[in-house]
Amino acid sequence: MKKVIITSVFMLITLVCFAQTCAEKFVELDTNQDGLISRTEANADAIVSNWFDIIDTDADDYINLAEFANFCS
Ligand SMILES: [Ca+2]
Ligand SMILES: [Ca+2]
Repeated sequence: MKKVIITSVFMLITLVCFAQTCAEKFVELDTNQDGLISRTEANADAIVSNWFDIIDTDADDYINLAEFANFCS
């Protein structure tokens, strides 16, 4: 039982850290701080750039925070 709790806590911490990294990455890529990542801004990150069309689920040519969060999770 104790082991299960420890594992759960560890997983939660990992999740929180990952979410933080995701938000930080978004802010880092959004260089003009309009709350969206354009294709030009995405070019700064090889992974985001390669996956742009997949991440941009509504195909408006911008990645918003919700789309980015979905990609991270
Ligand atoms: Ca931007
Ligand atoms: Ca979009």
